[in-house]
Amino acid sequence: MSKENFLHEIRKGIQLLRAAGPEVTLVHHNDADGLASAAVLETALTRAGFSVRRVCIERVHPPIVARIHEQFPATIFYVDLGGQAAPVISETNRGRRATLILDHHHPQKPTDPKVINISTEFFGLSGDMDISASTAAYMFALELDAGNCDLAYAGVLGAVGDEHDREGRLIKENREALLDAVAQGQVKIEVDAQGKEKYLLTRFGEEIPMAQLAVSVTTFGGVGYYSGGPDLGVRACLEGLFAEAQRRLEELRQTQKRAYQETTAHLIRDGLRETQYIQWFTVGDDFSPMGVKMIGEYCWDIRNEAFVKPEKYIVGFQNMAAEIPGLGAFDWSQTKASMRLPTPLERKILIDRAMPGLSYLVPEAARQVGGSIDACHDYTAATIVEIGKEEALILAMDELIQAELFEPLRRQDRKGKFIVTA
Ligand SMILES: [Mn+2]
Repeated sequence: MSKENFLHEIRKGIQLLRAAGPEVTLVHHNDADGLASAAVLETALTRAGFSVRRVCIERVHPPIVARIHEQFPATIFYVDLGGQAAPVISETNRGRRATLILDHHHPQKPTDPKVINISTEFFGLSGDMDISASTAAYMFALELDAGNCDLAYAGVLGAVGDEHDREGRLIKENREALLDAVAQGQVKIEVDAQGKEKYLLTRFGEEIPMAQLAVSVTTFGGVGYYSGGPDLGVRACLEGLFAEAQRRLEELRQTQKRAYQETTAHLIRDGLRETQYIQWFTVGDDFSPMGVKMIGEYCWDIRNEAFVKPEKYIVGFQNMAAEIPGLGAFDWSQTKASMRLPTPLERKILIDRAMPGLSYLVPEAARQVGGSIDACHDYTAATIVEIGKEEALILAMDELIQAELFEPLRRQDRKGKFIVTA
C-alpha cells in the first residue's frame, strides 16, 4: 500500500503494453483532468514508438465499452475513468484485448486476467486530493522514460482541473509533479495573503493562471464534445491557448451562454416539475451539440437561483446524441440525468445528516428503472435511463427519500447513508 507498489504495478502494465503490440487505443474522460491525462499519455506513448488513437468519452456506458472492445484490434488503455467499471470492462473484453486502466476514482477489481486496473486507491493514494489521473499519467510516463519529465506541467493542470488544490495547495503526489514542473521553469507558485497557492503556467512565455486554463480545457471537452473540442483541449494542455483554440473557445462560450439563457428563461416562465422532495426538468435536445456533461454543469450553475427551491433535490435531464465521436452511431434512445443540491439542502445532507445523500439515492433508484450506475457522490450524481423513464426515476427517488425519513431511529454509518438521531 504505497507509491512504490503503485509504480511496481505501472511497470507491470508497461510490460503488458509492450508485449501486446504497437497499437494503443487511449480512452479518456472529457474534463480537464481526462484531457491532460490523454495529452501526457499520448505524448509519452508516441515517443516510446506506439501508435496511439484517442477516444474521448463522457461516461463509461456498457454499449460504448462494447463498441470500443469490438472496433479496435489494439491494446485498450483507459485513463481517468474505468476504475469503477473494471467488472463491466472485464465482462465485455472476455480475454480479447490487453486492457489497462489508470484511474483515481473508487475502483473495483477486474475479473478478466487480461484487464489490469492500476487505480491509485488500491495503493492507498487518495484520488480525492492527493493524485489526479493526470499526475498518475505523468508517473506512468516517467516509468516509460525518465525523459518524459518535461510533461510535469500537464500533470499539474489535471490536478488543478479536479480542484485538488481546493484547500489552498496541491499535496502528496500532485505536489511532486508540481515541484518537478517548478524545477524545470514550467510553473510558478504564487502565495496570496491567506496563504493560498496559485499556479501560473510559464511554459509558453506569458504567465497563464492554471485554474483558468483548466476551465477553458473543460469547455473544449464538454461544450465542444461533439465538434472536435477534445482534440483542441488535448492540444491546449500541451501548447497553451494557441490562436485557433482561443477563437474556438469564444464560440463555445457563446454556444453555452445561449443554451443556458434559453433554458433559464424557460424554467422561470414555466417552473420546474415538482414532487415532495425533488424539482426536475428536461432540456431534451436543446443543449445539442454540447456534451451531456453540460446538464450537470447547468444544474450546478442554477442551484442557488431564486427560481430554484432551496430545500429540494435538483434533477436535470439531457438526451444523449445517437452518435459518439470516433465510435459511430448508436441505436439508443437514452437520456442523462444529473443531480445537484441547493446549498441549504447540501448542508442538511453533508453536515446535519438529516436527509439522504445522492450516493445512496441515485444508484438505488436507477436500479429500479433499469438505469446505468456510475460514480456518485452525496452532493453530485448522475445516471442514464431510457427516454420515457424520467418520471419513474424521479418517483423512485422520492419514495426512497420518504422511506428513509420515516423509518424511525435508524443509525447507518455506511457511506452515503444518512444518520437520524433521536
Ligand atoms: Mn480525474
